[in-house]
Amino acid sequence: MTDYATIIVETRGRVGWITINRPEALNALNTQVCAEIVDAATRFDADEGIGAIVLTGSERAFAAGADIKEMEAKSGLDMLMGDHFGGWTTFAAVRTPVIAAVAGYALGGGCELAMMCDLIIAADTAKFGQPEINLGVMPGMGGSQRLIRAVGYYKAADLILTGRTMDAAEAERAGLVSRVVPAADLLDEVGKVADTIASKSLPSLYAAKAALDAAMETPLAEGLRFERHVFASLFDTADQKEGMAAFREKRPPEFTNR
Ligand code: CO8
Repeated sequence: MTDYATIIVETRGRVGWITINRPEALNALNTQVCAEIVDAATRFDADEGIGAIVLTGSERAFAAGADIKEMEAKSGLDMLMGDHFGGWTTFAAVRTPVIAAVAGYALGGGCELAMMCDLIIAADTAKFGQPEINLGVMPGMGGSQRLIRAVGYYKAADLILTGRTMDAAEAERAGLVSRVVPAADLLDEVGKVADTIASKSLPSLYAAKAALDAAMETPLAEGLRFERHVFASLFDTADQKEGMAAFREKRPPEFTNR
């Protein structure tokens, strides 16, 4: 699948860009958007020419949630059997670092999608929230789990139980976003961060992301053991020799991703 209808996909240098493009629904995540984002991210992930992926939306909305109109008539069995969640597991598991560039609404599934990314860089116009409680449901794409890990129990409970939104400044204070930038500069700033990440050695990026992911899921002792092993494994790469030689020789490293 490369003929996408709901996303725009482009490569800029070593960075793969995915722009959600459903303006008529504030980028609501229907089944097709999900399938297309997962497909594009998986293709970028398989490409050694790509060292970072950016996922973004429009100035008005990163994504205003899962598509309520698509979900409205479904039964519990439909939701279970439709495997609406399986694709996102694949997305969250891509090895390449993913940056969410968020302007406007990142609500419900939109907030949850941002939290599947490794960095969240927000425009000062960004609004985050889990408003599913207003619809008689609750977060279903990871919000009740990832939000707690990002902002702690009490802020997460406030957002999930009241359904209120928080602005970019509050989200940054709470630890949900990596950086806040002026809206007009969002894509330029994200592009610079993505270029910086993509200039690193790919094996070390994969290893570092895997270790960060492990920290979210494992007890400390297990995570530390995992870190020690992946750290050691990088000493079998040419890029480790190159990176350390370049430091000694006072020159920039030339990584070969080997
Ligand atoms: N789903 C479908 N359509 C939407 C959605 C959405 N989540 N959000 C906005 N739209 C549509 C509107 O219906 C409207 O379409 P139309 O013009 O045809 O009526 C268009 O986008 C523009 O929206 P508004 O006119 O409402 O724009 P406003 O600027 O007045 O308001 C808001 C913007 C505040 C963002 C408002 O649109 C809103 O509250 N949206 C819904 C936010 C929300 O509740 N999100 C959570 C959805 S549930 C969810 O995400 C569950 C995730 C887990 C499920 C996983 C299983 C797949």
